[in-house]
Amino acid sequence: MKKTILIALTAAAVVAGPALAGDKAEKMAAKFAKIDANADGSVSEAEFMAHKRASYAEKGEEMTAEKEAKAAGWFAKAAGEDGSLTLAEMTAAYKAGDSRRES
Ligand SMILES: [Ca+2]
Repeated sequence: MKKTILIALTAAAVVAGPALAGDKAEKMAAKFAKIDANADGSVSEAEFMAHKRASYAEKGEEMTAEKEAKAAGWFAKAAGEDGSLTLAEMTAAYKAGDSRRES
């Protein structure tokens, strides 16, 4: 009897695992699409900064020079040398930042 429960729990975990990951990927894709204002599949620095400014404005906060520099730094690091951010790059950058998330 115990074994049956264990098997059922294991099966539930196996099913729930990828489903949760998929949900996260979906949310990231939705967020990316929102930032990608001209919907060309990549986020430029201008698009990213506009998004940041808008999200601070939404919270009633001002985007200070410090916040702007921080956002620009994050973008430069995440986007890499080509200066445009893809969904894969954004996902990777968020994953990397999960353990040391700031603001
Ligand atoms: Ca774009």
